[in-house]
Amino acid sequence: MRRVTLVSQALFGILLAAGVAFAAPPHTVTLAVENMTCGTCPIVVKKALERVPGVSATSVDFDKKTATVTYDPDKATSAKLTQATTEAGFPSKLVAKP
Ligand SMILES: [Cu+2]
Repeated sequence: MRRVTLVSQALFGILLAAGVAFAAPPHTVTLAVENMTCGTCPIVVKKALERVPGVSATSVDFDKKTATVTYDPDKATSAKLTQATTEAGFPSKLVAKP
């Protein structure tokens, strides 16, 4: 019993250290997206971005032709985001970091 407790405390400590000490805060970037011509395009762009590992939130603005993406900088980069939309047929580039 005592041993189980020690092991679980050690695991908890590791998880805590990993979560608190090593996780970088999420980044949010805005991409200018080309080729969005109809109401379905933003859905395709959103799906493409959500498929990138590390992406936690995506909103696509059809009128402004932008996508705002929140991601874990340990897992994704803005280059991976623009690559993902480009491969889906919608070339994009980084415009702003709000
Ligand atoms: Cu479309």
